[in-house]
Amino acid sequence: MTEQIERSLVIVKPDGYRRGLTGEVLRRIEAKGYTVVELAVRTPDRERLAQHYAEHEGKPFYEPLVEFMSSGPATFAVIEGHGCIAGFRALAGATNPTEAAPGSIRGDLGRDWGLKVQQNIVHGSDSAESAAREIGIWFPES
Ligand code: DAT
Ligand code: MG
Repeated sequence: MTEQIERSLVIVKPDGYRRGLTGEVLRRIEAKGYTVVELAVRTPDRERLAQHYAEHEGKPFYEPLVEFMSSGPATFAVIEGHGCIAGFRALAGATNPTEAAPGSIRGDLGRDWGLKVQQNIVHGSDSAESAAREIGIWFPES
């Protein structure tokens, strides 16, 4: 059991937004029992994406990733609940949608499109440190 109430940054990426999957992703988050405490639709700018994805700078998929993520509107949410960081990662499924288990967001709704970067519908913070950093980037006022 996690004692501390956690927060995680979730993004419905531009592919998910374009496909009208924002509601489906938020439905799964709420059905699981987590609370949505911040919500915004915006087209991510390259500057903040560079901060957000700093760990991937220099990798072959980095440029395609920033290009894809800035290609249109995305839905940004901060969710809250005990264990929600690992919990949402489990709801999202594996990074590669071909390998993501059926039942997960990426497993049920995503597929490989043969592109330089995987378009896998959602982002979720991977640790408490990442969550604090990412929430600071996208919701600095929170
Ligand atoms: P995750 O989003 O599951 O935390 P990540 O942080 O390692 O995965 O990578 C960020 C995004 O970059 C990921 O959602 C999809 C894309 N990506 C990661 N590894 C990739 C790869 N080897 N080839 C293509 N795209 C990749
Ligand atoms: Mg990641």
